[in-house]
Amino acid sequence: MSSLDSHAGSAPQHGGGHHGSYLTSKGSLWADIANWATTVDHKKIGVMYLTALLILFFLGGVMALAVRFELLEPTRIVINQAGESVTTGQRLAFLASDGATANNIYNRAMTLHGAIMTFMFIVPGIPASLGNFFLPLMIGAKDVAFPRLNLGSWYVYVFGSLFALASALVGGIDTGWTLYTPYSTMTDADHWRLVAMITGVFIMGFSSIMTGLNFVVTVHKLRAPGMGWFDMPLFVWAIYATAIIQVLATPVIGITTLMLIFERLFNFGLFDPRLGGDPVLFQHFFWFYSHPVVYIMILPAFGVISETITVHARKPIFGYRSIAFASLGIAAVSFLVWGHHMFTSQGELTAAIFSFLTFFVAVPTAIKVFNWISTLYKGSIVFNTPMLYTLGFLFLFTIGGLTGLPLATLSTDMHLHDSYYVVAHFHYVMFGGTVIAFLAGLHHWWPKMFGKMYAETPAKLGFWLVFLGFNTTFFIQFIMGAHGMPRRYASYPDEFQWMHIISTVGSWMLLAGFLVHLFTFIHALLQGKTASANPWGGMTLEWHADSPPDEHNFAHEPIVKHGPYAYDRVVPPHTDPAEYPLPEKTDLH
Ligand code: HEM
Ligand SMILES: [Cu+2]
Repeated sequence: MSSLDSHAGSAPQHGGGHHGSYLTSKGSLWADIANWATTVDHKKIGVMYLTALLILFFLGGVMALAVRFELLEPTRIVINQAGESVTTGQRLAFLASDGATANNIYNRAMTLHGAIMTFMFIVPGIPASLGNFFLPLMIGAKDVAFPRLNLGSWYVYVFGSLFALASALVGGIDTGWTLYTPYSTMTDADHWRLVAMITGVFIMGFSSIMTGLNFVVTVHKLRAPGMGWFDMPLFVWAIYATAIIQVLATPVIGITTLMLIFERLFNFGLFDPRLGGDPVLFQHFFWFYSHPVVYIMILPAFGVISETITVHARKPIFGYRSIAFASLGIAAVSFLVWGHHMFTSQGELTAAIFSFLTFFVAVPTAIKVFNWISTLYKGSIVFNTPMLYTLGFLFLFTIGGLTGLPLATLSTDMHLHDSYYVVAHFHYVMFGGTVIAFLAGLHHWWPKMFGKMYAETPAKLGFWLVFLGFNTTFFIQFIMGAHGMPRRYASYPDEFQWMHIISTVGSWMLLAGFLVHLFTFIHALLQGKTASANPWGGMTLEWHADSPPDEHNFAHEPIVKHGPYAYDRVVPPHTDPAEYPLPEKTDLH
């Protein structure tokens, strides 16, 4: 049985060439630029988001390399032979001017790294790029529910990012990406740099809400005939759960940033005890948004993994419904645990309650991990790049999740809080989890997006460099942190130096890995082999579209006849049945 009821009757050419691929040029370069700049096609907007995200990821990465470079050596003040005291080991000193010290420069690079990576890269990340491109395709829709709003969200995002980057261009801020008061309200960095950064965050929030709203309505309203809620691919479930958090949590950061701007410019006193305010109030506001946001960052990654793991292991997903419900469960619990970022600044009872609640987050998360591992069991695993990244994700995210437990435990967090252990933890979840899953998804869907295959061998080399580089950079940070290395310091006691050197060398391996991927992707665009409609034998609807998809996605509205992971019952579309023997005894539904 074919999985789609193609009205035309014959399978393979699903509407090929009705309007031509969405990538078809409009004639001249200017016509193309005008066409892309005003497009309401979710696929083009997805590609535009991807491009902007990669540029920002590169800028954030440069800042990370600068931070690691400074930490190669501790700052030492030594007395030289002439009896003068000399400061050594400040590798970013050459950037210091206008009264800024090398330590200021370090703090600004660290802040800019954090702000770019969270607000500008990982929060919009997967939903805005892969989500935009694939959500409509996967539910068999022509586009998202509000295509113009979608284009608007891209412009708002770019505009907000420019504000934040403008702040960096004129010197940057050194508060840390968390913008904690009283530091952010009292630091003597000039007002406008701070206000520019905070305004940027405020503006980007709207982009996030616009995307979230659009996706919620799209999932409710635009599913193809026959696609019930439990026929939706798990990537769609994940993006849906994420969209709900985006809509509900983002207004909180909007109001928080506004309050901060007013506090800074007009001394409102909301966070200033001398005027009756409370600095911890800021932390409550900040984390009421920023904890749910860590699930905006990770849920889409979970969605990607559910797709890549089934396709490249050719197995129905284990526990479909529990994964779908776990996404919603995580979204719900994420609103109850913000206080675990503030154990050291709140009362004992409050802290104990937040500690208790935090453990509930681990339950749906663990359910997912068990389901993915069960999906691999007895699967026909293909060790290509998407699968290597998928396995890498399982390994790294598990370390990231489990190391969250000692942080959730009140007693142990007293020691670990604000140490390098926390830095290692969130990099294992955000980089080891989200970025690694992003790379899994990017390789998995690359042929569909651009109609070209990437070269497998250099991509695998890239994977190993990234995977080993990542662990070299970040694993040692757990140990450093547990031994007392605090986060956000440019200098440190000598005994930590050997660990910092290992970590910095790891950052260079990461750089090498990303460069290999960059060249592999550019090579694929220019000289890659033409991709077929379904190079991996996937079952979800995007594999029914052409590679790259037709401008209007599908020639005929698809009618869904089976679930997204029926690998045991149905020959995947565009796959030769002779090459795809189904199990002997199956109960055909
Ligand atoms: C099993 C699940 C998890 C648990 C129990 C957990 C627990 C915690 C706790 C208690 C802290 C605060 C530590 C401190 O500052 O002393 C923390 C920090 C953090 N976590 Fe997690 N976490 C989990 C998963 C995640 C995920 C999935 C993400 C993101 C994708 C994430 C991102 C972060 C970030 C960004 C911070 C540090 C924020 C900062 O202070 O700059 N965590 N985690
Ligand atoms: Cu949290």
